[in-house]
Amino acid sequence: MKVFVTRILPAAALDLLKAAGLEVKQWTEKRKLTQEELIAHCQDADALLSAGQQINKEFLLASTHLKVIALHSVGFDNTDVDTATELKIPIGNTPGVLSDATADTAFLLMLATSRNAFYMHQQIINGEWGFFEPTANLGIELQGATLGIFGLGKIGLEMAKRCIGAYQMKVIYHNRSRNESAEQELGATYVSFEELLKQSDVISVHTSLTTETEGKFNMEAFKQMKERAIFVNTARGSIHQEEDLTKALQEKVIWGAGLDVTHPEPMAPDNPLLTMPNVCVLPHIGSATVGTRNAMARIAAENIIAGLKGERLPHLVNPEIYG
Ligand code: 8YV
Repeated sequence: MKVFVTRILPAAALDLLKAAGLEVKQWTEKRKLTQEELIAHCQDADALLSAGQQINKEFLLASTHLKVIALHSVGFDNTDVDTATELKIPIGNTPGVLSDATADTAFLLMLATSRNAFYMHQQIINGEWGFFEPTANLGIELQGATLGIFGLGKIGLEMAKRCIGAYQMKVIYHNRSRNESAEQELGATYVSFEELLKQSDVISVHTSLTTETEGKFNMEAFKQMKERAIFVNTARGSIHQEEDLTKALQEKVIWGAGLDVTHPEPMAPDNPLLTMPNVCVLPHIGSATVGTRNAMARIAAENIIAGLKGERLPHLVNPEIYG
């Protein structure tokens, strides 16, 4: 049986597929496949291991023969799961293994933003490391600050642990439903969205992108936040409204923003956010460590192998296919 893989993956994952007797066809060009190319490459495949591709209705309707689609991500907002479910195609994802790496990225962005670190670095490159002034280049401290987690799941939990350990931060959170085990583990308090905005010194976004969370952080939300608040997003760029965020930062409605995700990605190099002192942007590297990417690829391979054996995927997004 054949597996089509949309990106170059760690050898360990490919070896796993080959050891299971599968023929692996890998896309090695350094560009995203077009929809037509993806459909064409999947025509003679039994399974698709997809990284960085949109799995939409048109693709699924043209690929109903696929026995499994394994995503190389925990997020599945780029996949039409409802259509896949109607077509009884199991969709796999990679939860758990990227929580530490992504929380590290959120922590890095929070700290870097609190000290305008990326901008300071750029000033040195520009030859602008000038005269020392005691009142210039000042950041804000995080000791004892209130961390507001929007979406307290596995990644949010790890971010909270880092913030408590490093700065004894007080943790509040807002979720669709309460996370009582995390409340016990962290001493975190559940608050309404409005209270999260009002009370937090740092807001860190760890929710998935849904119709409910899309554009949730808009000007109305930023205006309710503290003037010295830091906004961190390592989840999905569409959860904040970029124009509103830019304006809120320019007009000092909030202190700063640390973003690992933008909309669109890649961000245009002339985006005003990239030249603002109070903004730190990374190119969606949340899960990008050797260990995490190996683990993600391995889980995706395991999902493919199970799906092709007709077994339940170890990490299944759409259990509804089993009725
Ligand atoms: C990666 C991610 O950027 O897992 C996710 O949802 O956003 C990241 O781990 C990417 O999707 C890897 O293919």
